[in-house]
Amino acid sequence: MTPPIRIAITGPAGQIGYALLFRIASGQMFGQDQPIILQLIEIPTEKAMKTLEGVAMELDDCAFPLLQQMILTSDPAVGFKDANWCCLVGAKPRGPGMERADLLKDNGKIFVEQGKLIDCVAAADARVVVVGNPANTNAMIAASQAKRLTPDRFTAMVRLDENRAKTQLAKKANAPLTAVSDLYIFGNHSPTMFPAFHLAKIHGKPAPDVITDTQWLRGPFCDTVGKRGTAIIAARGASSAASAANALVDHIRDLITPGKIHSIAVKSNGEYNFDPDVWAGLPVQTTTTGNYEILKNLPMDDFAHQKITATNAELIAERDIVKSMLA
Ligand code: NAX
Repeated sequence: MTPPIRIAITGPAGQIGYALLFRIASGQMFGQDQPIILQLIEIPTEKAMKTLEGVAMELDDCAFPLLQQMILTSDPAVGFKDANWCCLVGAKPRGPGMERADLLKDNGKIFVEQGKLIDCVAAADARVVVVGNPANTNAMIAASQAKRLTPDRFTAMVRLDENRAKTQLAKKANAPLTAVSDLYIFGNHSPTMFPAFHLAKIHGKPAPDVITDTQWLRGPFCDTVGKRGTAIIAARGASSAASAANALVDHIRDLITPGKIHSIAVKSNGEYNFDPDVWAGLPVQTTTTGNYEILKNLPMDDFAHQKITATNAELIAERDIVKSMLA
């Protein structure tokens, strides 16, 4: 029998956690032949740990054959121990009247601590995926703490944005979702991101040849994708959860499937004029399990350059706010 892999997850008692854990335990992330151990890390409050216990009871009640063990802990050193994958979902939400800079600093502290610990105690092949916002900058902070694990091991999730963008193009073109390909997210997981429609294909044809309404592509399309999170909150009264969990399943599954091309936020090395030290959404191709290469030299027009300049400026501004936390 294949030995189990250890998956550490922060924020498992939250809403994304509730949508995520059952999908992982059922084999949708790592496949139907891969047993798993879930290492679930919550904050040390009675409420969070009690909720987590309830979630674990439900996981027990699913009798998932692949789920070999669960570790429930409020000690990150225990939770990250020997983890092969670390999914950093937990973060402080932005409270009423809270400035973005304060959120960056408060959450930054969490990712300093977690980056250090993961580097000390996780498995030699550990990979880290950050979901907690501001995801790109949090991944940069965590990576900066690591001496053993190289920066390429730390990625942040922009796959929800890719999935959102593909669906909007399919709807506009009245085409099935499977007809849309080559749509990648460049930049920050925030409204400044650039869903690069000029590279996308619909039924194998350039998307702008199928959807000829350039104003729609540049305006409402980019806005809808960029502000989708806010629209979900307005409609549902809570932020995206099931779709975010689904995107994390997609992110990791594609990262362990050689040949897959997909959008993840990674350390830029200056590709597409991103600052070399920010974590930017970019298209990558998975080479071997957990490893990838950034797709380089895709064509960019003036509009794309403008969008990338704006999202890069935001990433640099975020980095400036947390500068003192970077090791
Ligand atoms: P919830 O507030 O429902 O849950 C967060 C959970 O994390 C809570 O149970 C909390 O106790 C826990 N937590 C907080 N700090 C922790 C720490 N230091 N260690 C361990 N656990 C900790 O939020 P949820 O809706 O699940 O969202 C989680 C994060 O995902 C938020 O930061 C949110 O902004 C972010 N998102 C990121 C997305 C992306 O595409 N990158 C999309 C969805 C989501 O908005």
